[in-house]
This record gives sequence, structure tokens and C-alpha cells, in this order.
Amino acid sequence: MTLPATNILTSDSLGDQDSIPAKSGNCGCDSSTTPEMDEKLRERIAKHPCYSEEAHHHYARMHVAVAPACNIQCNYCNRKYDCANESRPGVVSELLTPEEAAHKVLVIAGKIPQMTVLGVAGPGDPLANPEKTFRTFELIADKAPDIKLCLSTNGLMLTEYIDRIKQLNIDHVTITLNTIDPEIGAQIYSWVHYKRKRYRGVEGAKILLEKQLEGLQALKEADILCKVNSVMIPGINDKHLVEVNQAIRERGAFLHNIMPLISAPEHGTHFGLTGQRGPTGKELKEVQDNCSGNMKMMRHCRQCRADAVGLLGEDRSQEFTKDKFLEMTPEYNFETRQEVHEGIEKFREEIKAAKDKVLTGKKSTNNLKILVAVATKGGGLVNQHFGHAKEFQVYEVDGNEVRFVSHRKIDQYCQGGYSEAATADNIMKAIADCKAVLVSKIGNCPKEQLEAAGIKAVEAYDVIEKVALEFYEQYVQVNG
Ligand code: CLF
Ligand code: SF4
Repeated sequence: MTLPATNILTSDSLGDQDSIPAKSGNCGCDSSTTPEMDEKLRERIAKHPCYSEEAHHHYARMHVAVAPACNIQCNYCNRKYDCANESRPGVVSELLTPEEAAHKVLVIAGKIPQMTVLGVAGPGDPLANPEKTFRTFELIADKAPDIKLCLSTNGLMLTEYIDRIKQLNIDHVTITLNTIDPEIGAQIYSWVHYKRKRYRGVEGAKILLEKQLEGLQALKEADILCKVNSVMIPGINDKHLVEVNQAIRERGAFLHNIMPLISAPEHGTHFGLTGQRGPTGKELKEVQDNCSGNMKMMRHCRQCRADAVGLLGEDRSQEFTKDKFLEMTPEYNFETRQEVHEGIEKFREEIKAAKDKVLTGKKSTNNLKILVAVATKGGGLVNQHFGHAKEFQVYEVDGNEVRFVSHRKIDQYCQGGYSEAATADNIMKAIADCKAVLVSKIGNCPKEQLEAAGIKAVEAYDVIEKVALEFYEQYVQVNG
């Protein structure tokens, strides 16, 4: 199965954090990259919230649900819902025509100018609906040329449409590739429909996996950035994902996003009904860590909806349901958007300078690593009230570095006095492995509850890395 490794531009050439200067890969894969090439690559991802962890604090994406059909059956998918390859299972989006989708994009581009990426990710497979998918992209490319186009597919039809993808200047493509072994594939896919015929078991999986790897190769040759999503399914492909990671890196994938299987029985999927469990947060992190020596791992994915709108951690889709956005007049304005982006870039530089100031010259000999939970509304800042947070971003701190590792969804603490005690218990469980929670404000009651559970509540309004390091230094003085 293994094709020869080729000379490629991978995320490794950008360093482990996308804001860090380029370095050479150990294996020499990126030895041909020059600072100019790295700079170009950095520019291509700078405003894409999925391809750049740092960008996801500042820029938003949106999806339009224009693609209902699918050509395979994944065992973690129920067709009543959106494509689980790039979406949270159990969510149903309103289907749009390409013209409605274009109207929606132009409305949102005016209302949320930091929205820089339009993705088509379902509700089925975009390339099983080529006319609707490409028509949507054409309309956007024509009317809103500053919006990046992004496509997510199971990969079966990728090689057939690679020229069209290139022509339309779609620079970011995701393939969901869960295995490179057809025997494992047979446990994940119940059938594959290819060239008017339905294939089952190993035979179907073999066709799909070969097409996925060919698709990845074709993207590399066309110089299109490819992210690979892999759904982690304990007992089926969990041990095999390091091999998948190696294979996709050799074929030029830019980024690897290992996502947890979500298999609630009420979603009615094969895995949900047969009791197949998803991984724990710890199991997921272990696999991501095992792969991270090979290439850059995406850890900030929110498994969003096929009609998602907003920053990755927020969901504004309900503000733009079909009945609402069809009543709105598009106010897309290229110049206004550029001005907003310039403002964001200036702010990013300030944040970066502040980060560099606290991190430069740090040479802690302390090996202690701790986790801290951060309440943030974006911008790279600790800037959210404890009671308003619907998720915490979790960072690992070791005295020299502050590294984003995951996010944890929680129920919002402030719910008008309802069941705050029960909510507090759930929040405590979600961040039990963290030593501190960094928030802009917190009330006395939750503060005491957290501290009784051994989690320090730190109030600040500042750059995340700065607050995290200051807490770390205090923590090691007492516990180091
Ligand atoms: Fe959408 Fe996907 Fe493009 Fe991003 S999402 S098509 S690459 S614009 Fe992003 Fe959402 Fe995770 Fe996807 S957080 S599910 S990785
Ligand atoms: Fe479902 Fe997406 Fe898999 Fe198709 S590719 S079966 S829509 S998860």
C-alpha cells in the first residue's frame, strides 16, 4: 500500500505552533522549503480557523448545507442527520439551493466580517453532489473573492473532480480517512457506491481507501492544502492511527485531525445501536501525542454542523436560519472587510508581541507540566466570565511553553438561578485534571466550590499565555 515519500510542504515546516518560525523536519521531507515558501504557506493558512490554531481565536468560518446525497455508508452515520465526517452527529441542517447559499454567505460576510472561510461539508458528501457544490463555490468566488473556499469529502470522487477544484481555486480540502487497511475499513463502512455499483465489506473498503490515497496524492500534485480527518474508534482503528498518520504525511497531508467517535444510541447509527463507545479525552490526547512527532495535529476541532456559523467555539447558526436570512439584504463590502481584517492583523501582532515577551528567554528546568482551563470569547485573551462560558480551552503549561491541547464543552453556569449546583458539579468533572481556571470574573460561590476541588480560580483580563505562565510560576513555588 505504501507509496514512496515525496518532497512536500507539510505543516512540520511551520513548526509545531503555526506562529513559530520555520524549522527543518528531522527526516528532511521539507528540506527544499525556503523562508519565502514558508512565508507563502503561512499566508495561505493565516486566516483559516481550522488550518491555523492561532487564527481560530480571531477568524470565523461558515458552512452551507447544499449537498444532501452520499455515496458511502459509514457506521457512525445516520442519513437523517448531517455528514458525521465533518459535523457533530445528531444535527440536522436546512438544505439550501446554491443561490440561497450564496445569498446567505453574502449576508453573513457583511454581518460577521471576520468570517473568512466558506466550507461545504454536507449534509451528505459534497462530491456526491458535484453540481450543487461547485455551483455554490462559483457564485461565491464571483461575488466575494476574499472568502476562502473549503471542501470536506470522504474522498471517493476526489480524483474525478481535482481539475474543477483547482480551477475554482479551492485551496483547502479535507479528506476523512479512518484507516489504510481494508480489513479495518470493512468494520467502519457498510457499503461503497462507485461507478453505478454497490460494494460491501473488504471489497468496498478497498475501493474507498485506494481512492482516498489517490485523492490525497492528486491534491499534493495540484498544490492544494489537505487536512485529513480520522474518526477514532476504540478497538477498531485506535491502535492503527499512528500508521495512518505516517501514511498521510508521506503523501503530503498538511494537517491531521483525529476526532472522537460520537455514538449516542439516540442518533440511530450502527455504532450507536451496537454499543460501540467513543474514546475518552485521555485516550484521544494519547493518540494525538503519539502522532505529533510526525506532523502537526489539529486539536481545536469542534466537530461543527453542516450549517455552522461563527468562531469555532461559538454557534451562531440559529441567527441565520432560512426564514431569517432570506429576509436579510446582503451587505457584503470588500473594502469594509479588508479594514476589519487589517484591524485584526494589527491586534494579532500586539498579542504576539505580548506572548513573545513572556515566553522569550524562558528556560525553566522544572519538568512539571500542568493543565489550565481558560474562559475566552476569542482574541487570544482571558476575557470571559466564568458563568458565561460554554466551553473551556485547555492549555498545557511547563514553564517554557503554553500549548493549546483541547477544549471541553460545559453547561453554562449562569442560567438564571436554575440548577447551578448540579451544573457546577459537571463543570468540576469536566476540568478535574486542571490546576486552575483562568477567567475575567467569577462569583464567590463557584470560586469556593472550585477551590474546594483543588482548582484555583484566577481572575484576569490579559493574554492567555501571560496569565497561564504567571499562575504556573506561583504554582511551582508551592508544589514544584
Ligand atoms: Fe469547515 Fe472543515 Fe473547512 Fe473548517 S470545519 S469544511 S476545514 S471550514 Fe474545522 Fe469544524 Fe473541525 Fe471541520 S472545526 S469540523 S475541522
Ligand atoms: Fe454519512 Fe458523511 Fe459517511 Fe456519507 S460520508 S455516510 S454523509 S458520515
